[in-house]
Amino acid sequence: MPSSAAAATESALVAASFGRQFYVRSRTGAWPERVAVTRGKRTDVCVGDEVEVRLIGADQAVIESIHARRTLLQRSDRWRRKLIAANVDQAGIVIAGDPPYSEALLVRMLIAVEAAGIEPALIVNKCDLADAMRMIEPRLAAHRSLGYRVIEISAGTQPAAARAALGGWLAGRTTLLIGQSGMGKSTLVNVLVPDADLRTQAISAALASGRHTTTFSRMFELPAATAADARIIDTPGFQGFGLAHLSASQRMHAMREFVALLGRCRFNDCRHHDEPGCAIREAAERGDIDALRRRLYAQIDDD
Ligand SMILES: Nc1nc2c(ncn2[C@@H]2O[C@H](COP(=O)(O)OP(=O)(O)OP(=O)(O)O)[C@@H](O)[C@H]2O)c(=O)[nH]1
Ligand SMILES: [Mg+2]
Ligand SMILES: [Zn+2]
Repeated sequence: MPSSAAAATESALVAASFGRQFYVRSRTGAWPERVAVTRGKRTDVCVGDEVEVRLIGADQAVIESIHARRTLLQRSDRWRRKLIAANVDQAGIVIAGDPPYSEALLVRMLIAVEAAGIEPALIVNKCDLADAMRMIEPRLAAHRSLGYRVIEISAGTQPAAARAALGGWLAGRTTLLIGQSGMGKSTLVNVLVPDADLRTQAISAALASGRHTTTFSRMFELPAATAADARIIDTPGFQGFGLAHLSASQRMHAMREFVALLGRCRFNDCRHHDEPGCAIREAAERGDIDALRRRLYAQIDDD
């Protein structure tokens, strides 16, 4: 490419994504956020990506190339790969007791996040709902004992306490919020970023369905008073979380409690389902490792 053409591109950050439409932000602050599209049928761009763009007119841009990513979180089935976010440091998996979160989805999200080299934490929202919390407490304890950070908040009813509980964890990092619909991701972002006003942004979705479900993935800067040098990404909730992009080895190594037992099964190609002499199944039967996580893991492998 001639150098004059190369000089015409500018560095930008993908600040929001919605299907094949993106919003990009100038790295130097030279221009306000603008709509961007990709060339041709290219769809492998996501929020958090560092890109080179060519500016078109007063308010549009074309994404010409994507810089190498530090991290990439994705989900996939056999047919389709969906990029969730790039270059995040950590992921807050938002769960709640009401509506009850799915333990199977939680295990899948944890595997995907760990396999992507992203630091996970469980953000337990709606702690004001005492009965629902009593139901999920044993599962929270199981994850605490695996060394997962579990942060309990009530974003909707105790916003100041939520800010205080999360500030230290958020500072200096880019955090992705993921989880099922209705867990409170957008409520939390609104509590952390006063001008985010996600409810207004979701107005078209709300008009259509009567609910405020999120349709955009969007990154926000946090006010320094809440967390210095911190960014947070809100994402739409999902109903499934496929792991077809991961190998069996990547999946089993992402199960923290499996790692010390890998290699001890009778068969060296053991998938840790019902094989005789499976060290992981036997550990679960003895109560040495969590039996529910082991069972949900075996279901994933069956996909
Ligand atoms: N009781 C209680 N309800 C809450 C709390 N936080 C959020 N909610 C409610 O939970 C519902 C869902 O909240 P949202 O923030 O829209 O959930 P979301 O995770 O962004 O959902 P999607 O955008 O569909 O993925 C709303 O009705 C909130 O008012 C809380 O701390 N306590
Ligand atoms: Mg939302
Ligand atoms: Zn095994």
